[in-house]
Amino acid sequence: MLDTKLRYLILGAGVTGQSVLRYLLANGCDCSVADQVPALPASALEKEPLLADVPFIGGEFTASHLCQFDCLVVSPGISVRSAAIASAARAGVEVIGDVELFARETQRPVLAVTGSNGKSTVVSLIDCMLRAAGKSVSLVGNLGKPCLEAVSTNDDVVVIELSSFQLETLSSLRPLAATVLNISADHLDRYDDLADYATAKRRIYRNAEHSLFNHDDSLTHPDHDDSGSHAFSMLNQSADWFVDDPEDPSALLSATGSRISVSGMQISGRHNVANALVAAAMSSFVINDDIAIERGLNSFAGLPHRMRLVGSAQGVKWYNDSKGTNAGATISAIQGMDGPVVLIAGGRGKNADYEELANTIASSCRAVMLIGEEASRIASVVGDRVPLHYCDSMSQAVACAAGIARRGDRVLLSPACASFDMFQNFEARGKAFEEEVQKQCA
Ligand code: UMA
Ligand code: ADP
Repeated sequence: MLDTKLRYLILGAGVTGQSVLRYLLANGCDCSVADQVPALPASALEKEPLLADVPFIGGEFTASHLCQFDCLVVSPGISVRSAAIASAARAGVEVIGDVELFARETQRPVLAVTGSNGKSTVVSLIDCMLRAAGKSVSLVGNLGKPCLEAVSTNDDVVVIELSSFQLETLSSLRPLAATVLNISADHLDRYDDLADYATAKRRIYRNAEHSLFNHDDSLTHPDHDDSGSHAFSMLNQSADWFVDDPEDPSALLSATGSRISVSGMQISGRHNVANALVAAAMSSFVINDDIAIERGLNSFAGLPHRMRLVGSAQGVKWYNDSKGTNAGATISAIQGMDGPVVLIAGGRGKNADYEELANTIASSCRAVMLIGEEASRIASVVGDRVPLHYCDSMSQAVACAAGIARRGDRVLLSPACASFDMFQNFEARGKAFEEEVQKQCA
């Protein structure tokens, strides 16, 4: 339950901070807001006028400021390892996130999903499957809608997408089922190394009634294997959930006899069969209805900016995978293409290792258009195995790709990097790409 006697400081005035503010004020709590910006932008005040009703601390966080409060509610984009927050925590100030507040409040069944890639697709698939069985669902978390927005609804199930950042400040969630889909290098600008990042991800299994892990990826395995652990696998048919033919899957199967065809799926690629497998397994913890699961699976048309066919002309197909923001995602996107690839990649790096991506590029790409701050780092790993072209803008990258692509090629925007050096977010980057593609295909 919420302790309404504490003095709360909300760190970050983005969508998370705004949802925390609404929740705390609605419960009569004393709260203030802090953000690195010197003053709140008009756009934030317009979106949440309540921001004007509470004290605001702008600029860099200092321990002396933070220690004046009992509890810090930290937004996921802010590292709890920063000196000021770490020092406040050592001084006894409680440090939590918005999902922790939600966890302390909710009594409803929660399905929780994390992983390096496929989270948004999996939670959306679970949503479709449960709805097909007549359940009402709150779909919240890293996908976009903060968790606390689910507090005031009466939906049957809460499906939460959790990032590693959100898991760091969470300890009270008791999910009906939790899964780590896969782990590949991401966010190494916030973690010491891959093991440190993976440990943050596996926090999702704490207190879960059922832990669903990826048999094929040891970093996802729970630290303690027990009767609540279940495995899914695209390779091993002795797992709890598996596929009929690992080479060319046509159905999702379970050890308890479920059979769900994937022939009617609208999303393509082997990685999406893996996503469907997890979604079916997670949904089965709530519903016992393979027909609804298959219907829900077939109804899902995919999310924008993920492997979307956005243009076709002169035998060349153009795909927007702007959400491919780490090397693992871009590798699976390239592998999912049914022809030679002209790749557009680059952006803001996250201290990633591009060795495996470079090997995939060398074996499957005709050329790479490099954009953004990370262009030369990617180029140095790919070397002279594939022609590389430096481009200053999305329009230049698209025009250059159009000049290189031949009939039967696929031009793929899958940057393996964050977008913030050139765009506001991955959606804006994908939109810029689609606009340029329309001009080429007109
Ligand atoms: N800020 C600081 N100091 C910092 C960093 C940020 O003061 O060091 C301030 C900014 O000035 C801004 C506010 O914090 O005013 C933004 O907070 P935030 O970065 O936590 O972003 P929110 O708007 O609250 O959105 C967050 C998630 N963002 C991040 O994790 C970076 C959103 O995930 C999520 O959809 C939303 O909560 C609802 O849960 C986005 C994301 O990029 C999509 N996630 C990462 C990913 O998917 O790889 C983890
Ligand atoms: P997330 O929410 O984890 O970022 P999304 O579902 O938005 O994941 O997909 C982002 C990108 O990750 C996709 O566009 C695709 O390139 C890649 N991807 C999706 N699912 C998987 C998977 N299971 N394994 C590897 N890569 C994947």
